[in-house]
Amino acid sequence: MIVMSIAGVDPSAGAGVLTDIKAFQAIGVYGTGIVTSLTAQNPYKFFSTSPVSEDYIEEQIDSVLDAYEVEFIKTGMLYSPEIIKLVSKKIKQYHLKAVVDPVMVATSGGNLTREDLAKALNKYLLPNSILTTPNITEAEKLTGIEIKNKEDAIKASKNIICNNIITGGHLDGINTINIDGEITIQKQELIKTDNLHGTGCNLSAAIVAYLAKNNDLKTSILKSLDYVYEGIKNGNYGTLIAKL
Ligand code: PXL
Repeated sequence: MIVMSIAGVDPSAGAGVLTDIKAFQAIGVYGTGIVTSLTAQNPYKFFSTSPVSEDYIEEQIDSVLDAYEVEFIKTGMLYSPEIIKLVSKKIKQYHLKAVVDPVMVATSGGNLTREDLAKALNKYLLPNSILTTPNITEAEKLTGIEIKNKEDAIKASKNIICNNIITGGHLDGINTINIDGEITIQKQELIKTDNLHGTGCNLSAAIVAYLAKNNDLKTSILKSLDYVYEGIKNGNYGTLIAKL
């Protein structure tokens, strides 16, 4: 049960590869991590990012997959259309089952990508993925559909070109799940907190971990929604100062 995250590094360990590895470990699978871009940030402020070259991302992926059998991966911050293209090439080459977190903007407001990646995600990555996990803003960018309510979310969900969950943190806790065209609405209580940095990363990492533990896609999504909800309730995300 070895899984992989292909994502950016948040040195404050709230988001990106470092938090993905922690989620994998917490759920009981061994996580490997491929770095697409470094960032300088903390939970309050995003300073800058420095991408890794496509060649070196490829070498990292090849070096891990040369030694380890991996079935499920997640992708997070991919920074540029060129990196998206490379990652979809590697997914096909190694027959990987990919959960795509279509990261575009950090919770703290920083731009995690060189440009609007929706086009490249739709063209190269989503057609080769088993699931994508956009929040409302990301789903709007992927589909061009404005999401103001549950009906809009369902419409957008049906327009995303692979299985998806549109997370409802900014839609009254209404999560819209679309697996093979079948819609499930999973409403969650919203917890009042500012500590949400990294929750998206944790959701997609948890889904990969539960898939690797032989849960089906829908069960993995539902368990992961609970996992992140409990994490938010326990103050595991964002700044940990309250807990230290
Ligand atoms: O939550 C999106 C995200 C993904 N990846 C990295 C990030 C963030 C948000 O800050 O820093 C590396």
